[in-house]
Amino acid sequence: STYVLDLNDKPSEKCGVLNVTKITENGKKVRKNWTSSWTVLQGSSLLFAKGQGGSTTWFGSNQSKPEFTVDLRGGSVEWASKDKSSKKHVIELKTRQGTELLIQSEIDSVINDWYRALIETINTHAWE
Ligand code: I3S
Repeated sequence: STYVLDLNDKPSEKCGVLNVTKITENGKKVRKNWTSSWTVLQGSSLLFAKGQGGSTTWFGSNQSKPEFTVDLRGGSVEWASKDKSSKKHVIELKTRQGTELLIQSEIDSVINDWYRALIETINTHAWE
């Protein structure tokens, strides 16, 4: 029989392309800059790399350095309200360090999976 390895099965190791912008950095509002990012959920860290350029292998390793990383421990996620973005399927992620991000995908199944994975990660690491 065929053994199917689904790397997106475990929320602790999830990756994919998402549209991302910071809206707050260290508690200060910053200008939106939506970019397509290769996004990796690794343990309690969420890593973003530039979507274009760099080489991404089939198993998800990207040669380019992550653009930035956020620590999900002590953070929160919720569906962004209409005033945060005119886009649909937008998640608002707040970190304990005072960074707020908007994460979006046009594909609702994709963003729903990320929403669940992020909540599960935050809950799993709640006592760290
Ligand atoms: O929350 P805002 O300011 O309406 O966000 C929009 C702007 O950042 C806009 O860029 P500039 O006004 O800086 O040129 C972006 O192109 C839009 O995508 C932003 O709004 P959405 O609703 O797409 O998040």
